[in-house]
Amino acid sequence: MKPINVGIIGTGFSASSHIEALRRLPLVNIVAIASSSQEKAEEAARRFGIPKAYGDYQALIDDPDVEAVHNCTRNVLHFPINKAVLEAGKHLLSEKPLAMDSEQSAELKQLAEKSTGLSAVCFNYRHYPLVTEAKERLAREAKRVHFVYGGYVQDWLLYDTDYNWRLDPAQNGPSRAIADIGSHWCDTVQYVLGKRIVEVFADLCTVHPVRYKPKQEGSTFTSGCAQDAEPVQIDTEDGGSVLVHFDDGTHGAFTISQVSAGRKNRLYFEIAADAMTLAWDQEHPNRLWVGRRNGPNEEVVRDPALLSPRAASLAHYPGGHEEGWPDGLKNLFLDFYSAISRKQRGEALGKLPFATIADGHHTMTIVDAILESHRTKRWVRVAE
Ligand code: SOE
Repeated sequence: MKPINVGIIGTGFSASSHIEALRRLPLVNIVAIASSSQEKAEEAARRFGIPKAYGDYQALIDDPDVEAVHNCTRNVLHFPINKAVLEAGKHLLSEKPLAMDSEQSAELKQLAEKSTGLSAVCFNYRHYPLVTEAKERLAREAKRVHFVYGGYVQDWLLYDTDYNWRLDPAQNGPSRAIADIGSHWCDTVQYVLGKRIVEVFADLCTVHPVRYKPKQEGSTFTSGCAQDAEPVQIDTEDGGSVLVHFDDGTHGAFTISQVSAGRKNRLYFEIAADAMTLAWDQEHPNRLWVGRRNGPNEEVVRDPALLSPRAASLAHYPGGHEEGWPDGLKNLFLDFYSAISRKQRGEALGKLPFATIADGHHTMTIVDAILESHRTKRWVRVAE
C-alpha cells in the first residue's frame, strides 16, 4: 500500500517528537514542514531531512502532495490551522488543547463531522500498553468504581525565571496548567473508565504572579535565567486541584502542578473499584499496580505475553525491554494511520481508540468549566 504523505506545521518540542515517532511507521512519509518564516522552515527541513519547506502554513495545507497534517504549533494557532485543514478535507492530527476555548473547539467539531478526512487530538497517554490494560481489566472485572484520584505534576516551570510562550495568555489561552496537562489527565481517565466528567469544582493557584521573561525565549522544558530578563505579570495558573463527578455519579479528584520539584512528567491515576484498585504512573509506565482486599497485590509488567490482546498489540518489545513516552506517541500515530488505511480500503472503522475532535472539544468544555468554577467558587456543569 502507498504510504500516506504527511506535512508537519511547527518546529518545536512537539514537532520534533511527532517527526521521530512518524519515522518509525512504515505507513507514512513526511513530505513537508512549515514554520513562521521560510528561513526557519528551511533550517528545520535540513535538520530533519524533510524535502519541502514552507514559510506559510496555508501553502503546506494547499500542497496537493500533503494528505495529512500534524498541527504542532502554539495554542493560538491551533484553531485557524485545524479549521483550514478540516475545510481542505485533509486528515488532521492536532496537538492539544484543540483550541483556545470551547467556542472555537465547537466550530471545529462541526467541521470535523462534515470533513472527508479523519482527525485526532494528541492525547497520547491513552496509547500506553498498561493504560489500555487498566481499561480492559476494569471493564472485565469491576462492576462499580468508588473513587478516581491522581494528578499530573511537572517541575519545568518551578522557578520564577522559567519562561516560555505558554506563560503568555495571548499565545496560550486563558488556562495554562489545566489546559496543557490537566486536559491529558481528564482524557486518559475518561478513556480508561469509559465515563465522562460532567461536573467540576476547582481551586487553582498561581505560585509566581510575576516571572522573569528572558529576551531570548526558551522552548518547553528548558530552564531560564534571571539575567537579561524583564518582569512580567502572570495571570494563568501554575496548578490547582479539581473535584469531579462522572456521568454515572462516580466521584474523583485530581491535582495539577507545573511547579513540583523533581516531578518531571508524572501523570498518575488510581481507580478504586469494587474488585480491585488499579494504579498507573507515567514515570514508571511499564507497571500497573493491582491492589486486592482478600489476596496478594499484583504488579503487572509490560510483557506482551501477560497482557490482554489490545494492550499486547501496543507493546512492541518483549518484557524487560522498556518502552515509554516516545512509544506511546508512536502507538497513537499507528492507530490513527491504520484507521486512515482501513478507511481508504472501504473497511468499517468501528470504535476508534484515539481522541477525536469531538473528544478534544469535550475536554475544552471541561477546561472552561474548571476556570468558571474557580472564578465563581461553586460546582459547574460541563457544557453538553
Ligand atoms: C509541557 O507541559 C508538555 O510538553 C505538554 O504540552 C505535553 O502535552 C506533555 O505530554 C508533556 O509536557
